[in-house]
Amino acid sequence: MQPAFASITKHFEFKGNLLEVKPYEVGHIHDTYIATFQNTDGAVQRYTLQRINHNVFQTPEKLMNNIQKVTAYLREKIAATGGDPARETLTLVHTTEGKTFYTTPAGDYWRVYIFIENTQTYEEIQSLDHAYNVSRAFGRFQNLLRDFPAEELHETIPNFHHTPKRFEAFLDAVEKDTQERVRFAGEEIEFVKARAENAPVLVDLIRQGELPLRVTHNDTKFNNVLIDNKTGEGVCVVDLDTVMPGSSLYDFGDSVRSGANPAAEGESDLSKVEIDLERFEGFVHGYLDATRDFLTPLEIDLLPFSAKLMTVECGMRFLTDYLQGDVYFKIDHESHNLDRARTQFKIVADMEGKFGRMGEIVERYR
Ligand code: GN1
Ligand code: MG
Repeated sequence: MQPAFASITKHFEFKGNLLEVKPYEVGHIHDTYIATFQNTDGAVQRYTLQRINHNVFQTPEKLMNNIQKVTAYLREKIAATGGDPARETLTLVHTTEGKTFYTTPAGDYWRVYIFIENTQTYEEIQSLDHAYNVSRAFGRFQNLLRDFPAEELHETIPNFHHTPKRFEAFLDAVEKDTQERVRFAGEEIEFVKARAENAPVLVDLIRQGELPLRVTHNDTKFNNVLIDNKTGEGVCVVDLDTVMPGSSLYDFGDSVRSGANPAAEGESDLSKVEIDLERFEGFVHGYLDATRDFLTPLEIDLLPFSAKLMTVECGMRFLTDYLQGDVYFKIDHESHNLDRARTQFKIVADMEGKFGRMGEIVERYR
C-alpha cells in the first residue's frame, strides 16, 4: 500500500500544488518516491521523497544532522571553487517546523531533497567514460571533504566497513543457521572462510596509523553519482547516509565492485560476471585524476586489494543476510541475497586471476 502522501508533504516547505508521486526503485534500503509540484506560474518542480529505513539507520535524527552538516559544508566549498552548489550537492527541503525530517504519528521518518534536473543515474555502466566520470566524482567528493572535521560526524552505522566484525557476524549466522539455509550455501561459505586472512588488512593499517582515516562516502555504488544528460559528467554524489570517518579505499573498492562487473549485481548467469579490466582502468583513471595529489603512496598501492576486499565484504554481507532470513537488504525473490553473494564471489575469483594486471593499471595512472 502506498503511503498517504498529502499527509506527509503538507509538513514540508513545498511551493505549489502536489501533482503526482511515483515510486522510484533505486537502492536496497529506503523507500524512494519522486514528487512533482506545480507552482502558481505553471512551473513544475520535482523532489525526491524518502522514507528512511530506521531498522538500518537506527538514529535518524543523528543521520540527518550529518547530512545537514555535510551538505552545508559542500555547498560552501563548491561555491568557493566557482561551482554550482544547487547542482553539485544535495539540497534538503525543511519541514514547516524547520527540521530536516518529519516523523509521522506511526513513527516513520521522511525527508525531502530537491531533484536535480537534467541528470540521471543508470542501472548499468554505459561506457568507459561513464566509469571514468563516476569514479572522478567520488574522488572529487573526497577531495572536497578533505578538511571536514571528522569528529563532528556521528557514526550512522557503527563499524560499517569493519571487515573482521562483518566476518564474525557471518560466522555467527552460519553457526546459528536460524533459517536452515546453510545447506544451500556450502560452497559460498567455504569461499568466504578461505579468505579470512584478508579481512583485517585495512582496519589493522588504519589502527597502526599507516593508512589515514578520512571523511568518506562509504556507499559508492556507481548509481550514487548523478550524470549530466548533456555532458556525461558526474555532477553530484548522492546517498549521503554513510558519510563518516573511513578510508579512501572503501570508496574506491566499492565503486569498482559495483561498476567494473558488466553484469547485474544479482545476475544468476555467472558466466556473464567478471571484472572487466577496461572498466577497472576507467575507475582507476577517474579516481586518481581527482585524488592523486593527496592520496598516500600506500593508499594507491592498495587500490587493487581494496576492490577485492570490498567485494568479498559485500558478498559476505549478502550471504549473512540470506542466512539470517533477508532482514536487511530488500529482495525480490527468495534466493536474491544468495544470488547477489554468488555474483560478488565470482567477481572476487576473477579479480584474483587478474590481480597482477590490476596492479599494472594502477601503476600507469598513479
Ligand atoms: C546498499 O543504499 P544502497 O542500495 O545504495 C548498502 C551498501 C551495499 C549495497 C549493495 C546502508 O546500498 O552498503 O554495498 O546496498 N547500504 C547500506 O548493493 O547498507
Ligand atoms: Mg545507500
